[in-house]
Amino acid sequence: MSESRPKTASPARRPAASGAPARATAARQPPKANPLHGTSYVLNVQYLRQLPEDAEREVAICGRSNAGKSTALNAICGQTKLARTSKTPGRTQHLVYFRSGPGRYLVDLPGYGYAEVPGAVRDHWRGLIDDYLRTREALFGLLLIMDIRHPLKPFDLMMLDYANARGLAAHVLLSKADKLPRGQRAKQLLAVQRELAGRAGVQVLSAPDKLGLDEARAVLADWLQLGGEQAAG
Ligand SMILES: Nc1nc2c(ncn2[C@@H]2O[C@H](COP(=O)(O)OP(=O)(O)OP(=O)(O)O)[C@@H](O)[C@H]2O)c(=O)[nH]1
Ligand SMILES: [Mg+2]
Repeated sequence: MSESRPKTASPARRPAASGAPARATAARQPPKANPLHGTSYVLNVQYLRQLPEDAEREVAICGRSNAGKSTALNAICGQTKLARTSKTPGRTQHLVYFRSGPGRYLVDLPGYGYAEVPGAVRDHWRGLIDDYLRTREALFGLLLIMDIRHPLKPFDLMMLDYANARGLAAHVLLSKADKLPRGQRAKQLLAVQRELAGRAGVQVLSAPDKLGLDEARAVLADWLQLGGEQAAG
C-alpha cells in the first residue's frame, strides 16, 4: 500500500523525529515573527475614487517632508525596497497603498510642508490628503513621523489635533534617532511625551540602527489586528 502523505508535504512541516535532541530543536527556533513582514505594494492613489474598496482598517503614515516616513515603513516591514525613499524632499507624491493583510492597509502619505513642489501639484496633494483624512471611514490611526531633532512643528500639532478630534488613534515615531547621542535622545523623547501628555504614544526610531522597530510593529499589529501568524495574502 502506498504512503498517504500528500505530495506537497514539505520536510519542514513534518513532526520532529522522536530521537532529536531538544537543544538542537530550540536552536532552530525562528526569530520573533514580524507581523508586517508580508506587506506588499498595492497602488498609487492620485484621486479618491481609486481608493481600495475592500479596506476594513488602515493606518496613514504622515509627517513633514523628508521626516523619514518611507524609510520607517520599510524598516518596520523588514524590507528594503517597499516604499521609495530619497534625499530629495517631496519624493512620495501620491497616497501609496501597501497591504498587510486581508482588508488591512498602510498608506504612505506625501510629506506636508514641502515648499519647492510646484504650487498646482502641492494644492492637489493638499486637497487629496485633506479629503482622505476627513472622509476615509477605514482610517483607524495615524503614524506620525517627526525627525527627532525637529519635533512638534505646527503641521505635526495640527495632525495630532485632527486625529484627536476625529477619534483616530495616534502614535509618534521620533525618527533618525541615530543622529543624536543617547542622552539627548532620551531627553527629547521625554520632552515630547510631556508635551503630548497622553494624546499619542511616542517612541524613538532609527532605521539604520534598527532601534524601536519591535515597538512600532506591535502598535501597528494591534491597530490592524494582525496576528504574528497572519499572512498578507
Ligand atoms: N540617519 C538616518 N537617516 C534616515 C532615517 N530615516 C530616514 N533617513 C533619511 O532621510 C531621508 C528622507 O527619508 P524618506 O524616508 O525618503 O523621507 P519621507 O518622509 O518619506 O520623505 P517624502 O516622501 O519626501 O516626504 C533619506 O535620505 C533617508 O535615508 C534614520 O532613521 N536615520
Ligand atoms: Mg516618502
